[in-house]
Amino acid sequence: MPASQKKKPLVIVTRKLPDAIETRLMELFETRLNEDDKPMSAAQLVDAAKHADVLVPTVTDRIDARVLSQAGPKLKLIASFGTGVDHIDLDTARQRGITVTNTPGVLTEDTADMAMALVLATARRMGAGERLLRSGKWTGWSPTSMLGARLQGKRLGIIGMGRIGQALARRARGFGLAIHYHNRRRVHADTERELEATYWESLDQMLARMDVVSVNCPHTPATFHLLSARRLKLMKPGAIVINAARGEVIDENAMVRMLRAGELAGAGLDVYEHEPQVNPKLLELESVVLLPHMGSATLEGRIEMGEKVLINIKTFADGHKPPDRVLATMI
Ligand code: 8YV
Repeated sequence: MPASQKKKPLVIVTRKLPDAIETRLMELFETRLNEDDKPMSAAQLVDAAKHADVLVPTVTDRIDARVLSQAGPKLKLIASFGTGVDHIDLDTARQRGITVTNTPGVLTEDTADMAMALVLATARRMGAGERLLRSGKWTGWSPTSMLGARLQGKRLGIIGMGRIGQALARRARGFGLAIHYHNRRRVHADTERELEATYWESLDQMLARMDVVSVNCPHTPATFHLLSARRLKLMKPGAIVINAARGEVIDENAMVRMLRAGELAGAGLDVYEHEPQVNPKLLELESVVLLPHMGSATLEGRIEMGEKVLINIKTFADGHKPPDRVLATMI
């Protein structure tokens, strides 16, 4: 059959994407959009998986074994809009012959910007300062009010020295922070030299010596609660924790307890263990800066993520291997 007469695959998109991306999806494929952007219920996800040739989910959709076991025989590609894939059961997808792709690389710089912004905002108490001003209670400058911690000359410990961890290190060097890191594998010597980064094989040992600790690794079974209650206790009482990766990497309850007790100086968080719920005790704390999972939220980034989704679907539909395949063994 000539390519022009080939039936177009049915692509079901679970959330509203940028207009330009939705237009192109509709030009290329038979596409079902989610105009009002309401997250799909579990039943709606199952229904989408039953009918779609290609599913385009985001971090807000749980594509677990229950959903995948009810998928229709046509579902052959899950082209996720985002880099993290912890919302997808990769093993079950592989067993059912479903290819999974993501959108790596295009949100590195934006997410690193946000992690750096959280380092600055938390160390210099920008959240508390802004709240004071907006409350109308600011009575003017004082030599001893709103004192934060100087970053120049301090140590930043990065957990996860992948693309985003390295991009954060480049920024942090500009602010005079010394770069330390823990990673499953030591990075290339050239990268270590460029970043003047010190590798710690032992996460425990690194944690005890850092002023700022930033989580930049993916959430996998191996990194769930990597910052456990025991490990958080190893940190210096004056240290701050930054997380623009995944909430599940930190034992959030343990961190909140320590923040409340003053055993940690602060936290800058863009992600939470049970999104979109945020621990109410966090909201009461002055020492934290809390953002609503917006690390990669730039217009440019979202369009580039969409472009990657388009390329992955088109390549797959044309019978080729899509460029951003995610294998269970890669994480
Ligand atoms: C994305 C993210 O916005 O890509 C990721 O892993 O955490 C976010 O920045 C989200 O995943 C979109 O699905």
